Amino acid sequence: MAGRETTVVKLGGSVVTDKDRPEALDGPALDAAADAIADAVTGGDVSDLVVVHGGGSFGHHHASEHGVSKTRGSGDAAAAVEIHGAMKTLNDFVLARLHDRDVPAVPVHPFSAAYRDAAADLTLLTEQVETMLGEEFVPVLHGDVVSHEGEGVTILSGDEVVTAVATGIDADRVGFCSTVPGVLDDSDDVIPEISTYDEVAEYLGESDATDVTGGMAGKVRALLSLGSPATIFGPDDLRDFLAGEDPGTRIDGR
Ligand code: IP8
Repeated sequence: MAGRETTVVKLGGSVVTDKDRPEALDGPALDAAADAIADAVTGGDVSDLVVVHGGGSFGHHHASEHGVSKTRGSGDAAAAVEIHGAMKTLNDFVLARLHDRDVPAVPVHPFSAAYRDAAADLTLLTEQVETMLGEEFVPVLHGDVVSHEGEGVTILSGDEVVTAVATGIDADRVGFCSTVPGVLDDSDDVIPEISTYDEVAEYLGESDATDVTGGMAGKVRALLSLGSPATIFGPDDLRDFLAGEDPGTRIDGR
């Protein structure tokens, strides 16, 4: 390892949970991801690592039960606590699997560290994440509910957490471990590199700020405006990404 480098990696909710059953883990997939992270951390492939995970069958199940989305808020405290509680449960599982492998993982719950203003602009505090990294911890954040001026709470996706934390701590590398091996063209081949949206618009279609589905188009747009390169890859490539390689699709709009 050449020097200290800050890496933010997201484990997609569909990768580590079973989307077909409420609050069900995909145990083998989570184990495989935890193995890859542990080997990279203990083997020195990564120095400062932040992990973010999505909601999968934990957060999304409760969010849809209560009709809460990124744009549709709720003032019901019990609903907010239920969605947040499901995400804390998933976070506990992720932490436990990492601790089993001696990864010094610690939780960061965005509900207590973030808010949206009336224009839906997000503020996420990251000084505590930097302090944790300085103390050799591996902070583990997640998609969550977030207090939202004029809306009660809305959903904060793990993707938004990744971009906000990566910007806040000035990350060197950002990775998304997803169920697909990268951004695909119309022959389902992985596009290795994207530097402008126009290059891939024909495969992704139109995307605007109202994309709330977490779809690939919105993700690519968000990553093109990030200040660091980002990579989207499948579960089998997590190890290679953490070893410094760029499997899947590398997105760099700088
Ligand atoms: O799976 C969603 O995070 P995502 C978080 O990254 C909740 O979209 C609470 C549904």
